[in-house]
Amino acid sequence: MSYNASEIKILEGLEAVRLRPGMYIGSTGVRGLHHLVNEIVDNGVDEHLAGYCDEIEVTLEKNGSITVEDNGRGIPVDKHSTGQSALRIILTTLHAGGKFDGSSGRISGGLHGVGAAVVNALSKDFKAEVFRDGKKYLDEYQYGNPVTILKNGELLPYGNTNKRGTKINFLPDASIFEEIEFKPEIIKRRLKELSYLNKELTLIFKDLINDEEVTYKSEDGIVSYIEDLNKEKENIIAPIYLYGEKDGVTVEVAMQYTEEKSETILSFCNNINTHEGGTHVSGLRASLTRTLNQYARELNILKEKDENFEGKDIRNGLVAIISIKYPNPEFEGQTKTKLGNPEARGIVDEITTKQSQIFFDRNLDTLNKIIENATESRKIRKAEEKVRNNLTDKSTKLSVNGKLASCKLKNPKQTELFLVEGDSAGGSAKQGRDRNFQAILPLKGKILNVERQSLHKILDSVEISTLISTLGTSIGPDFDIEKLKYNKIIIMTDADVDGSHINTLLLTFFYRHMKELIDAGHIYIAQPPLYKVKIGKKEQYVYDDRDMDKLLKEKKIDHIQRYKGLGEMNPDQLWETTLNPTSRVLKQVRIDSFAEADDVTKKLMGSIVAPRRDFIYEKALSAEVDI
Ligand code: 0RA
Repeated sequence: MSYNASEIKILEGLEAVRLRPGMYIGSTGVRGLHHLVNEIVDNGVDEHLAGYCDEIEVTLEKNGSITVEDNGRGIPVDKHSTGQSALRIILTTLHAGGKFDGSSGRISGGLHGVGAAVVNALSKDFKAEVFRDGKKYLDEYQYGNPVTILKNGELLPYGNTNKRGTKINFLPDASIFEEIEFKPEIIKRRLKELSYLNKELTLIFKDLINDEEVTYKSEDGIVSYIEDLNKEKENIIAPIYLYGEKDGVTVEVAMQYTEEKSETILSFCNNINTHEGGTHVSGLRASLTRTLNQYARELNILKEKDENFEGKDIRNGLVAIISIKYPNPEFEGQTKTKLGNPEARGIVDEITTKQSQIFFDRNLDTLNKIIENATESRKIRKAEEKVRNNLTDKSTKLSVNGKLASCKLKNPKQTELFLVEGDSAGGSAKQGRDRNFQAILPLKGKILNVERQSLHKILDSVEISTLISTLGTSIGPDFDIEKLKYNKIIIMTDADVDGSHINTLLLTFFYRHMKELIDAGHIYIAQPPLYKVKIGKKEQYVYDDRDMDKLLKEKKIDHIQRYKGLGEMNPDQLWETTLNPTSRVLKQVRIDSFAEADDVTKKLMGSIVAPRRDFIYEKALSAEVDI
């Protein structure tokens, strides 16, 4: 085979992806693996947003590969100006993104918007079928290299069809990914979310391994999303829906007030969860604060002498989703999930202000309930501010706390803080650690359940105050991540139901009150081994039940010790298995889906007790840490 110059360049491009997959898909772990599915699905969603596709079907095939079929226009197959089939170019060129208008052309898009070529590069087998203009086409690859031979650069049809669309099947390359087993739950979660965000779109998931089929189609879009999020909460008003368009931007907002003491705003731009918020979110906040203060004045609920409500008074108990479709989004921030375009702020502010006024003018009851809620929230805030002023004195005393075994190094980039369950494990950890850079803070039993508590109650808890003063960041409006004294904060608990509960309590605390620490990747969960096995003379630690099952099938095992708790390990063992950075297993806590995280914390911590135990148990058994 002879290559012309452009072909050589193409192959080099995909080779770069294979050499540094992390740069294109974030990681080669479970997340990166599922990112491949999202990439292909997002192409179909783009076709939907362009007005040409209303159904996307994702199939987990028996052989473990994934098929994604959409009924869009079909990827163009005709010869491009370079003399090659457009399909071939799209599947082998980085950042082609599929459209040839100079921009990346993608409206939706995953983490990096990298497109099908990246999925191709990272797949052992990759097939693209296109149904277009009455004909069907097939282009096949292995490890990113074309198998199908073009005639004069042209891809010839192999038959007729009355279908339209694109069908892509791929099997990830096992030599690139840590594992290549797709998790139906992760795929379904995203499809469900996409159905809420695109109400005209039907998304079907077919799981041929577990023999399951689910269809996601949401009549009410983000309003249903809100209802889903709040289904187990006490709601003060029915969901409000606002919609508007301006300058090619569409803005949708759904919001509801609940009895919760916190605010939750999920935000999306072009179907991407903007975890870190951005200009669209500040536009929404500004609009709500101004609009509701104005109404409160007009209705004479705020008297002349009264000061305005603060934004947080107005957002207390708010659960909102904002989803905008924006032509050329720019993403910034730690995880590139913060919308940066300054114009988005004004457009969102204008649309939400206008639409909410139309709504409130017709729904004075709802308006009154919201203002009443803000009034109440302001009262609580004022009371808390008083308490906090007292506490500032208290916490200076607390900062000298006897339980913390601090480390020698003071450079917060180098240090680690272990939050350890119980005094006995804490003792072992203190002895086993490297005291240069590892600090240990033992926590007594169950820490306070923060989900239903107001800030001043939380600050009354000795365990929590100790934790806050140890971290150095303060809390609430005074929170400052720059003051964080440790780089890694590692939660270390027993691998049992209680341990899992403490994990969740701590995660809830971080999620509700120090979310920036999670966003910036500072929170970790230690994974102590579950077993020590002896095979002949060799001892080996095993960290999860799956590995144990595998080992039992593959090897003759002479002895198994099951660790019931950290306390059973002596300091040396604890160092070797759980503390030593070169041999331990840590899981970074990340928030994949805020909806999910919110739901999880609610389920575990909220006032409804029934689903709680089940969930803890389930979590305790699975090693899934992404919340
Ligand atoms: C480039 C141009 C056009 C559509 C697409 C790409 C396209 C890509 C994918 C990927 C998966 N499904 C897709 N569907 C369409 C526009 C083609 C035209 O103008 O007809």
